[in-house]
Amino acid sequence: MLSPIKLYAQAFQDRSDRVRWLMEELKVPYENVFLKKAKGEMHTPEYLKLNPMGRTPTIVDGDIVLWESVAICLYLADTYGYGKICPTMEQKRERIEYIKWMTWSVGTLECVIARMFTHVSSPEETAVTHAFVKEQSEILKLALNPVLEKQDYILASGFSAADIMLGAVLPGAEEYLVQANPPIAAYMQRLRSRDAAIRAKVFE
Ligand SMILES: N[C@@H](CCC(=O)N[C@@H](CS)C(=O)NCC(=O)O)C(=O)O
Repeated sequence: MLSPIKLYAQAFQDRSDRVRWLMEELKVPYENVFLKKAKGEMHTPEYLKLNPMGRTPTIVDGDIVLWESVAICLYLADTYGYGKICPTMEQKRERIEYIKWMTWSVGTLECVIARMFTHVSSPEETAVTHAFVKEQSEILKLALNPVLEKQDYILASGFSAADIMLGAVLPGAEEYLVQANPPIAAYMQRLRSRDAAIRAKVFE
């Protein structure tokens, strides 16, 4: 019998959310291992062997140890849902779009949204951060809106792991990118209501 995949995280709602959601969609056996930062559990010699930066998420799947949430999702989708939750190499155009949105969700979208969660020490700094995210949201929506105006999911072929990545990241700019944009708001509504997302507690 396969042993469950171990998912190291700090909470349901950290960047382990997308990994857990994907594993729920794929129905692969997994086990949550929650580390307590305040107790030094992110920096034990055992955990640093798995993730030298002492960060989460990390997975252990048999002899595979992997960190970086988008890399984990690419690996899990190809290994346990190839052609189902991600396009195959033969579906060349869809595969290229899939890779683009997977990497865009963290490399471009999350880079902006992460600012909202960066420690700021004054109301002035908070105002600057919000102005930046608002301005950037206008640019980000130029990529998302035309696609989501014509289809339910980011790939024409249907729901994929790329929707999980986007769906986990977008709520970080709820006010500027989601609520203010009907196609994105409707898209998020579709994603929020998925059973696997509910089981993974992504939006709690
Ligand atoms: N780009 C990485 C980010 C990893 C990361 O920074 N994770 C946060 C939690 S969401 C973390 O472990 N921060 C260090 C800490 O909390 O001490 C990924 O997507 O996996």
